[in-house]
Amino acid sequence: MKKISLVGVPMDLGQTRRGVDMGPSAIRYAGVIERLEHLKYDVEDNGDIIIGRAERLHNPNERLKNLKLVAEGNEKLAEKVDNILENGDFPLVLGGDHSIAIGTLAGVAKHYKNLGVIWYDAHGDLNTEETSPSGNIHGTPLAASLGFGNPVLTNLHGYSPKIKPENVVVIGARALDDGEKELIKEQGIKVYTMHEIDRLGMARVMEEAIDYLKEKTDGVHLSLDLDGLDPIDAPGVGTPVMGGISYRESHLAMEMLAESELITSAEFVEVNPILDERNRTAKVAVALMGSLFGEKLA
Ligand code: EXY
Ligand code: MN
Ligand code: MN
Ligand code: MN
Repeated sequence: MKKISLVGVPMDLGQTRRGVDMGPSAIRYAGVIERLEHLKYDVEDNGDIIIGRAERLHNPNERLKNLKLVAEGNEKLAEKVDNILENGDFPLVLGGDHSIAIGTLAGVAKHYKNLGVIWYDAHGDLNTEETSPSGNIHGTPLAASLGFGNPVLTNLHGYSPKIKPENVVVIGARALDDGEKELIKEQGIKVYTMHEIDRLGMARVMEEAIDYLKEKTDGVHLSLDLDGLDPIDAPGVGTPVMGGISYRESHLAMEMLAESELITSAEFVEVNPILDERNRTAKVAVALMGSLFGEKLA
């Protein structure tokens, strides 16, 4: 069995609510290592990537907030993830806001010819510097990884693009901006919004997503934003959106991914303990990791 190599990324500069930098601690406190060891995995904790601190957060002349510090942190993360894969281990990244997916994917994608990505999220994270309504980089990582946006982000770790639009599946979307909808159409990105999840059911959505990626990819990264879940089940997130994926549907999705043996790297992001209720969202993240790594109910 592969070793799971865990890395925390206390990043909160990709958005403007403080607290999400404590996500990795909250997830560790919720028992991630014990949970995975109980499943007989060898787990290595690499500690946290060091994220720079701005004297004054965000220069108002910059369109993308904290661009330099976000890029620097992501470069360190990319190097770390790259090394984990070079060692033949499974990278499991704990966020931190979703801007860290730029670094994770930069480290992962160079190890595959056709990396697939499952983007489990209420949002598309498909904004560019031009289309972003907020200037928050956590709304841009999927676009950046596809090669769209500010070159500081798209060229991270020395190459671009990291992934191809036909290898991406977005699951759980219910808050897409106009610019993101345009990019989805233009690039032919496969998106299962809440409409399709309601209509088809999660089992069918996951079957289709797995079939879609299985044939054409040589590895699949799971980028799971806790705000993909309904805020009733995962309240500790910075950008909650009503009408989301349920706790049980999310377990089913992880269980089906475990059965498929498709996933080769993963990250769990946007856990913000300041906004949470008794660390509930971190506990949900850990429970979902359990299912992803093969935990059975009976
Ligand atoms: N689409 C909005 C923006 O770009 O500002 C909100 C993005 C939230 C991103 C979150 C974490 O997935
Ligand atoms: Mn490298
Ligand atoms: Mn996200
Ligand atoms: Mn989101």
